[in-house]
Amino acid sequence: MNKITSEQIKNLFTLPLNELIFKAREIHKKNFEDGDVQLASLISIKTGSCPEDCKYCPQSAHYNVNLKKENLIDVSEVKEAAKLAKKNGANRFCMGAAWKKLRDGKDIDAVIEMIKEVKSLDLEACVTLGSITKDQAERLKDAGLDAYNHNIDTSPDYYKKIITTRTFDERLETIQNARQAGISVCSGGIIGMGESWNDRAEMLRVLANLEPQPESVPINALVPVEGTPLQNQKIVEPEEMIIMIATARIIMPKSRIRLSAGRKYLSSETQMLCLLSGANSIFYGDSLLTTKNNDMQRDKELIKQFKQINKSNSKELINKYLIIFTDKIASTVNY
Ligand code: SAM
Ligand code: DTB
Ligand code: SF4
Repeated sequence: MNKITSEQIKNLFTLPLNELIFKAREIHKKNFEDGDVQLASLISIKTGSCPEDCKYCPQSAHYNVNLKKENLIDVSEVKEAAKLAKKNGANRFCMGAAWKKLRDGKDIDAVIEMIKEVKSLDLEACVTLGSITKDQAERLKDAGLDAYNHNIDTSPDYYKKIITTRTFDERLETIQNARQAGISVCSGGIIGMGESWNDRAEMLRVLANLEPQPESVPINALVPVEGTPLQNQKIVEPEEMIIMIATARIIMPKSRIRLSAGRKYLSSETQMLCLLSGANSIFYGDSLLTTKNNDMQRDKELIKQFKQINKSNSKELINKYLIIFTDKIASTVNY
């Protein structure tokens, strides 16, 4: 496959918003069943005291955040949470641990039990545990793991400004280890950390040029948490999220693009435009890992409405949502 260049991505970023959205919709419709939205629920299986210094993260031990820290929780707790997620309509269950890397011995053994419980409920199982080796990836795969979440977070350049306790290349290595074990890859990033549009283009370029492309791509908007170095970052503008989602959809046509953290700052109109632009997964449930998520009932209503509009494919309706944004686009993208 031809490599995707930063220039191509920047050309998409600067398209008039309506053109970008309709282009993304066209590609989306060719590659996915109409209106299918994956609901992924999250649980934190080990919370806080992480040795890494990711500037955005409330779970890093380097910052003073008001957070209830917790050791690895019991398998029975995971089972109950997964059952509830399933009952609420989730199709995927993702378990996150505030670890730099997965340790052999009791930690991996417990995670394997958790994966088996989730799989027995007929849910897709995903974990995000920090770095893993090839051997560990194989053991997780044997337990039935479907996906490994390991975000590249931002551009290779900007990465050094956000995290100093590991390198961007180490991140790619774990992604490769999961991939080689036959686990599907979930990798994306965060916007709103002070990065430029150039960094955003670089992040998408790296993701789109992974071979094969990641099956899932979470696009997170920073949740600025008090006590972290990024606590005073301003909330991302709605159109920034739409541009990222639509562009990701165009350059990664077969990946599930997930409208991820930060959704609580987006109006239902903005979320609707993200779905209409090709986002086909959301984090669903009361909470993300340590912060609050959107109301589940409202999410169900949003998706129901989205399915109707999507099916009708009414340009008029889509334009109605769009009209509030089109005037702003010229001032959004600056390099
Ligand atoms: N420790 C593991 C790791 O870093 O891969 C797994 C858990 S970590 C919390 C998973 C991802 O959550 C991070 O890679 C980051 O993209 C996202 N994340 C963490 N804090 C966030 C925040 N405040 N806003 C948005 N996304 C965040
Ligand atoms: C991802 O890309 N976003 C999720 C998931 N993968 C693990 C985590 C979002 C965390 C937001 C901040 C928090 O709740 O701690
Ligand atoms: Fe630790 Fe993951 Fe948070 Fe970084 S993002 S501090 S590795 S939990």
